Amino acid sequence: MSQITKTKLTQTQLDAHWMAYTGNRQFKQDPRLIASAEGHYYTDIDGRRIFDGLSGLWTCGLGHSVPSINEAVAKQIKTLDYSPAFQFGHEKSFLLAEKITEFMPAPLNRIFFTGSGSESVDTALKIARAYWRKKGKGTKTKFIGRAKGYHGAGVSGFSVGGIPANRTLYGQGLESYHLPHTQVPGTEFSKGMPEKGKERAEELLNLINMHDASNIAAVIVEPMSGSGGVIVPPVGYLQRLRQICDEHDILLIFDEVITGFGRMGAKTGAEAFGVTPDIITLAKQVTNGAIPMGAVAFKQEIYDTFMETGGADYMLEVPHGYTYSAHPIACAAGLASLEAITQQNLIDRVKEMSPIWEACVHQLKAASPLVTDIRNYGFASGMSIAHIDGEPAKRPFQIAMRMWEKGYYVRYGADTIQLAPPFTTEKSEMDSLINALGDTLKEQH
Ligand code: PXG
Ligand code: PLP
Repeated sequence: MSQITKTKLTQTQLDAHWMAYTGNRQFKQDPRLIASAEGHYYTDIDGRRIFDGLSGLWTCGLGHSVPSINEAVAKQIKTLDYSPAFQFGHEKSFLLAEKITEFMPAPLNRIFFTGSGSESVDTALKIARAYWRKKGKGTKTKFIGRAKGYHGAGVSGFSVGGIPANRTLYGQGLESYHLPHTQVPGTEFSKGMPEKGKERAEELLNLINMHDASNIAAVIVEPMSGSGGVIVPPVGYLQRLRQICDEHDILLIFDEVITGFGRMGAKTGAEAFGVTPDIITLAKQVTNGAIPMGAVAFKQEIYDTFMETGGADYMLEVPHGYTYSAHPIACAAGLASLEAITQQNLIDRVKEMSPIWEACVHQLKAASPLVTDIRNYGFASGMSIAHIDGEPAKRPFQIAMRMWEKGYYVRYGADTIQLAPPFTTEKSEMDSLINALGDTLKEQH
């Protein structure tokens, strides 16, 4: 393992921070401390340059320290650092809401702001229930998620989420049931959308049969599962979910916290896969990760339902929101981030470069028999790694640590390694990342 030489942090200081989604005991024996970031690279506290193979946490498609975002944030904090989120406003939130609608499928033109993806999921699920109550269908309260889905760390997110480790400790959540995931045997090493697996959408009919549509508020899925291992929807699968939801009066929510704003080589996963949901949850890329922010896009009919049933016009149409909803600094960062994506034509770039990325990642099949599957779409890829008996998560951890030593940051989770390079990544950087990963896989034999 690498030896950190330059940290002045004491053990007491290291122990004081209970780190998020981190093996705290291991980290604090061998801390991986990042000092700065620019473009596609981090610099750690030992001065080593590390390629950002996950764009932060799927956040920084524009790379790091983007001058226009930095300037917008600096200017905003000097002008209006905070403005009350409730009953008063500032201009930038309206500009950003309009800008976000340019990225959304046309019917989804009403934007609610949150502070994170988890809050976006909470917002979407609460509004879904409230919407049905407003429609006189107050029994529609249950939710359908999907195995391997990730919908954030809130109580609602873990309930609809389908990664067992994120659920098992926490007891009762919201009443939620799960579709099977779509990793069907025989689809290994598919390039882009797998041809098989659409039939897994039919399971929704079984769940409706079991619970009755009159009790189900919404289905929530990531159009492409990110944290669960980059699981790309089979051809026709999302279309079938849409069809069944329409036939049974169930809202369809796409959680696009990872897929929103360009990662798929399209404005959204909805656009990439050709299916329009009723609600889209967003976060991460909206500010390029520079300032926490999330958002939820609703189709206009949902918004109108609340406006029409809101009572006297000084009353709240929906008692929901966050202290940091539409935070002015986040709005400034969001405007600069989305402006940069538009101006630099980065969505087209990701789309055009995706075949190069695809060819690159699929070379890893030949690198090692430990690679049992490779999946890709846009600038995202996940690969499954053969288990060490009884310790399915160990080998990906070892691979990610070795990659860090070699100067590459990659994500590991469950039995997978995940990659999501910045939108501006050059082919030479892709090659160097994949070569390093191939060598690291060979070392594991
Ligand atoms: N939905 C989806 C689809 C996500 O990917 C969230 C909701 C929650 O967002 P917040 O901002 O509350 O974290 C996410 C977040 C990883 C990783 O390593 C992915 C996420 C978060 C942390 C780590 O893949 N996704
Ligand atoms: N807890 C308390 C005691 C609060 O006063 C508030 C907000 O006012 C919250 C939680 C929620 O915080 P946030 O609006 O940042 O989600």
